[in-house]
Amino acid sequence: MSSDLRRLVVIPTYQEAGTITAVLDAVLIQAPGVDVLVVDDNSPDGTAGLVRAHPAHGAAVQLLTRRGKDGLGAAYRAGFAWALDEDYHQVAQMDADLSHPAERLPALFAALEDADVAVGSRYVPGGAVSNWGWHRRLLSRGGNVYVRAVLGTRVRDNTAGFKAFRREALLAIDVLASESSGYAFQIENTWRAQRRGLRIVEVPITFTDRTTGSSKMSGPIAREALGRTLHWWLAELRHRPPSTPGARRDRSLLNTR
Ligand SMILES: Nc1nc2c(ncn2[C@@H]2O[C@H](COP(=O)(O)OP(=O)(O)OP(=O)(O)O)[C@@H](O)[C@H]2O)c(=O)[nH]1
Ligand SMILES: [Mg+2]
Repeated sequence: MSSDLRRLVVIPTYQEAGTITAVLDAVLIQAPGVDVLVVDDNSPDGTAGLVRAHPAHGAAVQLLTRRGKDGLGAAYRAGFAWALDEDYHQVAQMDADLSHPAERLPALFAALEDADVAVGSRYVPGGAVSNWGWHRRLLSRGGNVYVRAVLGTRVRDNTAGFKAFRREALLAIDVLASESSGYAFQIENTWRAQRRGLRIVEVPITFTDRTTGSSKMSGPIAREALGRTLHWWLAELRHRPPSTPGARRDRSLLNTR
């Protein structure tokens, strides 16, 4: 992947000692020239130590450590703030559990040539989910039906955690002022991008369920996603101009695909 653009992948970690080294290796091999920032919330399993021990640490791989577990959203805000501070042109986000295919990073970054936000999507033609049980599939599909119905988003994978943003997109959506702690963070940024009329493109990926470590998905995190989605819809209703045809016209101007 040759380019003058400076590209960064932000990877939040909590208790990912079983996979972090393999993820770093995969990113560096599959997306040469890209830098990586791991944001670790002081994982007791020594994840940060493994990052420091990686041969690329201090060069292509950087580590940001935080005091303790403070949620996915806060970790990403810290990572994106660092990326903006360091003047990266394009910033991707990715999980540390080998669920996201590093080999699709070049496609995600390439999609930013014609888009502001690229979403690694399970739910467009060519996208897939591997190894998930029926209950996780149902939760994810149901969550997307809910978000699309409530917020009227045209993006198919609203809960995707594998995405890339132009620097200008991160600034336009004011990502550092996002509110969500958990999963809702993914929905929030895609929603903010659509509301600001940014160009969003979905790039098909295959998502593979984690085989080691443990999921941080929980009842409160799912409830936050449901509740905040409703809250954003209500806020949108309150701020929408009174005439419905006008509102329709505004929506049609959004340049998403
Ligand atoms: N720094 C930090 N990272 C977190 C936190 N919660 C989750 N993560 C990381 O965010 C990524 C996504 O979390 P997962 O537990 O894989 O969530 P998930 O993908 O919904 O759950 P599974 O599908 O079961 O893997 C992983 O890299 C986690 O280590 C947190 O509080 N702080
Ligand atoms: Mg995961």
